[in-house]
Amino acid sequence: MKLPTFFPSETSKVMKELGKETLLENLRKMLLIRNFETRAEAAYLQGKVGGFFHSYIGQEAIQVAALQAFGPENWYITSYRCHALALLLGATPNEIMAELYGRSTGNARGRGGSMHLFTDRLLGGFGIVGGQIPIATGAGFTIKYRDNKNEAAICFMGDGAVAQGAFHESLNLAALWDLPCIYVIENNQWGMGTHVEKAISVKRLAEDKAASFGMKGYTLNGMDFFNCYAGFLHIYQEVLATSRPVLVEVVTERFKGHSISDPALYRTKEGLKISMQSDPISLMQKTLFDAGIGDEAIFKELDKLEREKAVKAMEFAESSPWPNIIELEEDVFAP
Ligand SMILES: Cc1ncc(C[n+]2csc(CCOP(=O)(O)OP(=O)(O)O)c2C)c(N)n1
Repeated sequence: MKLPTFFPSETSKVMKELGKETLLENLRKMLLIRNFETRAEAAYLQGKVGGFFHSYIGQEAIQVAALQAFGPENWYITSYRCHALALLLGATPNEIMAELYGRSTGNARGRGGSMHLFTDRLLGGFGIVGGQIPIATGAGFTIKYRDNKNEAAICFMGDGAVAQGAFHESLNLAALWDLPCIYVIENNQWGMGTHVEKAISVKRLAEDKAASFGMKGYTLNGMDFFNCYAGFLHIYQEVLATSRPVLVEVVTERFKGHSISDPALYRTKEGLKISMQSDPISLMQKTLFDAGIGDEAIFKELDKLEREKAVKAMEFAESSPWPNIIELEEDVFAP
């Protein structure tokens, strides 16, 4: 495992800047994502959810910190691993759970399932690896064309997407045209069962790749909310000020298989156990606790409230109607 050089850690500065309430709110959001996915996975295993299901468990600190740093008023897009970003951008647990159950009350009226969630600022989860990168670049072009100085296009992708042609074409154009795009590689070590070191020829995904496009690259610690927030805030301010695109690698590890049907036999139990010692939720709780913010009882209560929301969302989905078969072709744009 490589040892990256992370953006400087600024934990105490971030603590002061955000304050107790906002820090606990960010912890709550991480617990919402974790509880939602844990229950949704259980529903899947009971046969209530069809199609694909890719868990974000282990990676929560990244998008929670990104939203805190960037704010919602940007264009966002990501891969099929999209439950967390949809929740963070205002889709309710009820509508996402109903979408997973394929019900008409779902986020995409039961048409899209787990990989295709949207909000007014989320241009989608995307099933094609790297397919979201040209769309984010187009969003960056639109922002620049409209001369909007307060927005950026934020594109999340996995490490596997870095080998795609779409990645190279998009970053080349974004750099050539000075587009305000922030490309975030969530390096969770694996592209399905292939380790990143067997798939990508350079060690530092951000710095080494960015250099070839004349862009800046940054590396963040994806298990550390504070490091992610400090890095993302710095990057956002830089992108808005310069209108230059930036490439970010956030080093993390997914705790589940690639998708729900993947038993992840390609990695050792011991290795996973070591990674899980850096669970971003436990780490944030410990940092807050050590700083006198919150205690065991508060963390338990937050967890309980978010668990209840997820259980209610299951009940909502279960009692929602199926889409009307007559309307199935409505809103579907296919040749
Ligand atoms: C163009 C394309 N090729 C292959 C696939 C099959 N596929 C789905 S996910 C995946 C791995 C992608 O890994 P990564 O980009 O690291 O994202 P992660 O799943 O780790 O978040 C592959 C190869 C696909 N969906 N699209």
